Amino acid sequence: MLTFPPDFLWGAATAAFQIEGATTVDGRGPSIWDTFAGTPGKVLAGDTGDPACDHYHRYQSDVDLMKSLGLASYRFSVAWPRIQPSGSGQVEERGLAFYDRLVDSLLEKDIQPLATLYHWDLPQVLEDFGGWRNRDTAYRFAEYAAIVHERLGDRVQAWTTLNEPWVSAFLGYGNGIHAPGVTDAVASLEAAHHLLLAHGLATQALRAQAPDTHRLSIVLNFSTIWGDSDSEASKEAVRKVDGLQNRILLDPILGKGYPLDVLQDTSWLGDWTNVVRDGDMETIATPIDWIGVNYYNPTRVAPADPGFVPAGPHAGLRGVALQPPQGELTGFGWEQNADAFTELLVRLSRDVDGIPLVVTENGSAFPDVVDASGHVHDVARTKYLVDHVRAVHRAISEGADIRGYLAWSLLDNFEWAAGYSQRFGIVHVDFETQRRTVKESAATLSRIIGQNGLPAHGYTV
Ligand code: GBH
Repeated sequence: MLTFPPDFLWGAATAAFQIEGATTVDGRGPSIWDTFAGTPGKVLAGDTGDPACDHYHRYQSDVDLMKSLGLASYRFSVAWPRIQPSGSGQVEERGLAFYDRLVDSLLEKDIQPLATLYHWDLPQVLEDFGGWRNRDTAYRFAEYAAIVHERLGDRVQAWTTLNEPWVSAFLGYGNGIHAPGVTDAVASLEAAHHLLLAHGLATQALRAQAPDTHRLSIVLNFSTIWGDSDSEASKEAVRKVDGLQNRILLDPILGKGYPLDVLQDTSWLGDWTNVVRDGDMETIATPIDWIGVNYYNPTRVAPADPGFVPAGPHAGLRGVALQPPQGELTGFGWEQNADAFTELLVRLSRDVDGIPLVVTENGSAFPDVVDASGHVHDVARTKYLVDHVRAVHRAISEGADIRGYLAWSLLDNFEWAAGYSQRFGIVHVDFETQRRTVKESAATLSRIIGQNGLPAHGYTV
């Protein structure tokens, strides 16, 4: 048996735009994802945020489902356009009331809520003024964060400012595969800075409202970067991608500023650092209490001709060729590699210098079938889950300070540019009938939670 620490936090995660549906209900304003999904060619099959899982209307039965699985925690995000339909000023009471009800029903079932303030659904009105390219958006975000925290902070003990600002910046404004679909490397770096600033300002605002609590965080997506050989050139390729993927946002949050090698590697694009003003780096480094780690897969790289610019999201990357994934892939084509997860957690735990980590997302997409007896035997997803939970255990035994594991995702949902084509849920959702079916992976997680651990070998938990 591999046993986890006694207070290890187990749960599952979702995000507002991916599950709520009801995009025009109760005064919600449009977000950049409504606009993007409504633009032909941006999201697979023309899928949109409606109906998603209709969670906005079905939250109570979804909370009952979480309880039946034995989840101790649930990570959700608050939709900014439900709270401030135009991104600033007017506050929509019906939006706040929804999250109020959700939090109360979680607490009633003894499920700890972890609230994320931003999971990519920027109010469209703010995008019309430049979105994350505009410094002003950071100040608007801090105001919005304070409004939500003021309302829910008496009951929600764990807060995340931003989910994966790397994705917002580099997929939203860099390679443009996410909303708002801008393709401009300099803009993506400027957006990254404004997102970090937003995080720092919001952290200060929340801390001012609740000075004695220890509950503020940011969630970052990380990847383990592996080179194709032990050559110096290959190590250099790893360093570059690690900089532009992992360290570019983590280092400023830890108070180390932007990594010098990243500044050098991106300088040929132009001077994006002119958006950095006096005091910004101190604001960004406002202390936080924990860091959320989202991990899915490793990234393989190899050296290339010095002037070669690979297609992809990493702003400024040159002289590196991104390599195809190896071994068994998920239905999404991502490499499944649990060793990469252990390596990442051990390394991060060292880098963050005493700040506890929580795995806030980890999961895999595969096609599923509900069989004639109403079961979903998602063998591949279950294996991924078991392997990666074991990877967390291994990291802890190697000294990493990891406080929890939340599966992505509770429900099959709107998988961004892939629409409803990729199923990450541990619970199956029929998007026609909204019927939920517990998959084998959910039953497995449920047993892991029940035993606070799992056997060291095999896939029968
Ligand atoms: C998470 O992001 C999200 O937080 C969540 O909403 C989402 O549903 C879940 O993962 C599954 O996708 O280099 O352009 O080929 C995932 C982080 C980082 C994964 C970038 C895909 C490759 C994009 N993503 N990565 S690209």
